[in-house]
Amino acid sequence: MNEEHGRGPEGAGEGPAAPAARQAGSTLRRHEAPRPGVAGLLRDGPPVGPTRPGFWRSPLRGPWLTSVFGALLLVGIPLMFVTGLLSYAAYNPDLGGNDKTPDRGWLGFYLFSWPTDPHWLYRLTQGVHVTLGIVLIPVLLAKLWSVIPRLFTWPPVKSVGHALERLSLLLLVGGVLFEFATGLLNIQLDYLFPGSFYTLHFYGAWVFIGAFVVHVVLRIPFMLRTLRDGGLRKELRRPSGEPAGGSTARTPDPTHLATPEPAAPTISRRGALGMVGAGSLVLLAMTAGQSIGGSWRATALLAPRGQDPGPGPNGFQVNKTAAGVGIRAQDVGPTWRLVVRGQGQERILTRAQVLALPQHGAALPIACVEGWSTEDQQWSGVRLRDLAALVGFRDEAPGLFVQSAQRSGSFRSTTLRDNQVRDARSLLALRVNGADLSPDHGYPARVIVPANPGVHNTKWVTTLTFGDPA
Ligand SMILES: Nc1nc2c(c(=O)[nH]1)N[C@H]1C(S)=C(S)[C@@H](COP(=O)(O)O)O[C@H]1N2
Ligand SMILES: [Mo]
Repeated sequence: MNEEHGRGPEGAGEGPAAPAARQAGSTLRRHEAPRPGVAGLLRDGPPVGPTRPGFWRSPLRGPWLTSVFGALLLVGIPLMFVTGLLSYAAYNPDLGGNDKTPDRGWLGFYLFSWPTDPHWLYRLTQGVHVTLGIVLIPVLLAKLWSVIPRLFTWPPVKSVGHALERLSLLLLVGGVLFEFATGLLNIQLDYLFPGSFYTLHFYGAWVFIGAFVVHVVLRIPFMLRTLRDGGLRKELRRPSGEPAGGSTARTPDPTHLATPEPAAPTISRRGALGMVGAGSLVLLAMTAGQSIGGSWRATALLAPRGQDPGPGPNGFQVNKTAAGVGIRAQDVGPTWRLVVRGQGQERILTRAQVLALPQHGAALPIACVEGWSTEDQQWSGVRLRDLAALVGFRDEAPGLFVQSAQRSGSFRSTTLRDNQVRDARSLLALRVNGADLSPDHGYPARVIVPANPGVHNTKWVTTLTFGDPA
């Protein structure tokens, strides 16, 4: 925020023995005579640049500011982790056809049958996951900014213990950047890594959370003490030039977060917090509408999709268009057939025959892993459990493997669990909001299941296989 202010970084013209440095007397090596050559370089580090404590001179840095951002992340990150784990569970990745992480081992220990109630469950959990991820970005960047001098600690490694600590910090910072980057790329760049995103984001989350837990255990006592000693009001009223609470000026600062050579402030501590808070609020306002819906939808300027889905019964967000995934006219024209298989039987139906089966309605949303979701739409079609009955599953409908006319790319098939198939609101939908499905919403027929991640509501369905695909 103000490294460039005043005298500028120490490296800009002033040597290691600059008067201010001597005055501050903050580091032992400053008092020793500079040694020439390799030995000196090893001991003192490069004579200019970010390894010099005097390089980082913002007076805002200090234990208090870092602790405030840390406390916010301490609330936010676990919530992201839990909603992320729920999102993974919602995919039913333990069902054969859905398994994109076959090597997860015990990391899937908590998997459970994702419920169909409440029908907006995935809308909520994934909306929170994505919105929170976006809103936390300014806080995360501010936190990293506040500790960046420590990245350049010299010497880089002092002991085995120090090396281990630095390694865990590498996993922590690398992990958090990786998780936020892959998450953002997935929602903004339209599945940059089809298929592999889940794998990367999933394993990355476990690496990151491991390092996060270690970090929290090690740092939480200091954070709590700093926040207690400081106090929000007190710290915000303290003049910016004065070091923040817990710094060298008062309690000893074992973290060395505060600069030994503060430059004149360019922004107050209150201003810095306000800037981060305002950044988060702007992101919230520009994102949340895609999940909340209603008139908020118009404010979701950052939403990658669906600001104007057009008018009419099919006027709600489209993820992949029919043309986009290579659906041909003949795939979904009059020659389209629905194939229903199970227990060695097979039934082949025209769309007219499917329409002649008992039709039921269900008010359900589409909720995408990208965080956006629709309001409840009025779907109508045939219950999945009634289709199971066509191939002899009279009482208890089994699990279901769904295939579509799409020939390549992700999401062209899915596996649903028996609890999903049995729900009376789970449909092979032919119509929505009183009209036939539009080509982009999956005409002639699509799956819609309560609380199901959008990606498992397969469009342009051609084949339903109930029970074990024998
Ligand atoms: N065959 C097929 N079905 C699909 C997809 C797809 O790419 N191919 N995308 C899925 C995803 S990721 C979502 S979020 C929903 C979106 O449905 P909508 O476009 O009707 O809103 O469709 C799902 N069904
Ligand atoms: Mo999706």
